[in-house]
Amino acid sequence: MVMFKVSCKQTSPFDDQKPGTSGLRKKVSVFNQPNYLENFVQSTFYALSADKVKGATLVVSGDGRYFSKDAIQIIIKMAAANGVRRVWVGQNGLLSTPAVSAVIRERVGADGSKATGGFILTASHNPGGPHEDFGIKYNMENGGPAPEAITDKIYANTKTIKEYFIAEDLPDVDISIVGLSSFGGHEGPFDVDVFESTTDYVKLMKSIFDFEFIKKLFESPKFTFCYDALHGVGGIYAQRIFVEELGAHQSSLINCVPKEDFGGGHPDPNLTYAKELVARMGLGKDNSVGEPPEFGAAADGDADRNMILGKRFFVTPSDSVAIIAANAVQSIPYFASGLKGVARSMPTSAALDVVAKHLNLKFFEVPTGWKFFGNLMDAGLCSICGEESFGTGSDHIREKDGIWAVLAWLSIIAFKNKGNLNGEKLVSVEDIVRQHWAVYGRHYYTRFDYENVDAGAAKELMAYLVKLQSSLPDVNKIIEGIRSDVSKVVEADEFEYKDPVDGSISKHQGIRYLFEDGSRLVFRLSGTGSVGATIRLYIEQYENDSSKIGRDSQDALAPLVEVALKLSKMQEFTGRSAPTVIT
Ligand code: G16
Repeated sequence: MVMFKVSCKQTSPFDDQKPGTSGLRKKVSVFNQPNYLENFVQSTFYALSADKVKGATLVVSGDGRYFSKDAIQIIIKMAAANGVRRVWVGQNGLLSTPAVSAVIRERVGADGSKATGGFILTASHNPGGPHEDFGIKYNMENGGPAPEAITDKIYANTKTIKEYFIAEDLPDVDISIVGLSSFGGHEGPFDVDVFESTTDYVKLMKSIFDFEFIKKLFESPKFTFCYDALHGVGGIYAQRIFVEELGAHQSSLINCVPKEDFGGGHPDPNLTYAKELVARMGLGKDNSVGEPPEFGAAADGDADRNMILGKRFFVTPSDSVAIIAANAVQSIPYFASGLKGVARSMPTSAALDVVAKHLNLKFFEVPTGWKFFGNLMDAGLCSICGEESFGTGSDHIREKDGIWAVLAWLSIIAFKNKGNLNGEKLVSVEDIVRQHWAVYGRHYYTRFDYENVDAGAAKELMAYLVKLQSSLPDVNKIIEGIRSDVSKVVEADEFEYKDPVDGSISKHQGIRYLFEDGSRLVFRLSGTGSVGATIRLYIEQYENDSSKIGRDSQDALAPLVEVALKLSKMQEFTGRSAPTVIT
């Protein structure tokens, strides 16, 4: 057996290692600095209780982006030196974020071992490559992202760190081959177990959905499908589930080979970046693409996000989670006995609130960040949750889950077409959404992103909006001067959340302007960017008059958009006349 020695390396702190909305995300050149990754990993080990490190089993994998392979070898050597008993690595270092969560929660090693947490190596929807982003975050024993109590400790440790431990002489492990490598260290044996990346996740999906039922949909000549993994890790799960298990045609998968640089693209499943899928679905400018498929979906780099499209039709993520919640009990076996409750992030539209009210379900509004759903789920208070940022999921794991969302929609489409698979016309995605609006009303919704804005200017804009909130009469006077056809602001605040389970309080979670007619304007700074600041502006308007639910979304929202931009002095503060991305 190969033996290894532990070295204690001297280091000094970096001042920019504060985890954001979901872990630490920086340019590869930043992570490549000597000791940068090592400091963060050691700071994480120090933030965990000893039993979660010494003798523990940790998962280490990610979306396969550039720098992952180097990072995995470094983390393995540091885990060995810190007394970890074994590290589980998905083949080629690949595991989607939801699959890591599933592996932590469900996988049992050949010797009966269970993981107590893991490092996920991803910058999610941010681009990858030598000049782009890398990221790392730690997930806990429940399979969910570390809560703020832990990320705060990690950050505090990064500011005082003086040394880290590493087994420098441990040979690199070949992570392209499934199998066990065993080593001997001063504290006993250390194993690296490389396993097939899709098996555990596929098993979990089969326990949630009725694959045989969904298969019938794929057998219908009327049903056509397209899935775009944007060259992220989702491709390997799409191949296994949609093609091999459910019988989708191979040609229905696009960009499903994971690439370190995502093919040079931006692996963010929205109408701007998922260009190829958007064109295929008949939503692009080019009308010569032929008949679009009935159903299309895309994932981000680490396959936790999803975008749902029908033929020439976009489903907003806020509507998507509401529709899944409204149909889950009838369509998805996992929910057959009912939903425990539902939850959404604050900026997500209130479409889910209306469903919760109709179905008499517990409902929660949490800050942006999937970690906030975890406590609710662990306490048995929430079954389905979602975010406007293309995240949807359930309590089967503690991360949002892109493939799960597609399977949920496939289940709903199959259910709505029960007995109709050979009929004249399928009940389409658009039909399902319009039927939903007819029952629950429609939340017109859009989000404007101003990416890479000067950080100082972004802070000033936010400070201005907070100050403005101190006098609602003044706010309403300004609004009246901009548009007289927009209703009045009746409440304005900075969103603050008290976790109903552990009582922890999260402040400054976005600035809200709430209107008399249920409309909302929300301003937030993104916590996932790696350069400058990203301002997000969320605009929402509720309509339950059935004669007005079919309008073009841009037209319906135009007055509120005008108010939002002028009220916030967006152009004055940022120098931008238009957002970078509109979703
Ligand atoms: C992460 C979080 C999400 C959040 C999103 C956007 O997603 O897990 O909860 O909604 O970031 O956050 P922000 O608006 O701060 O940029 P992901 O897919 O990037 O891991």
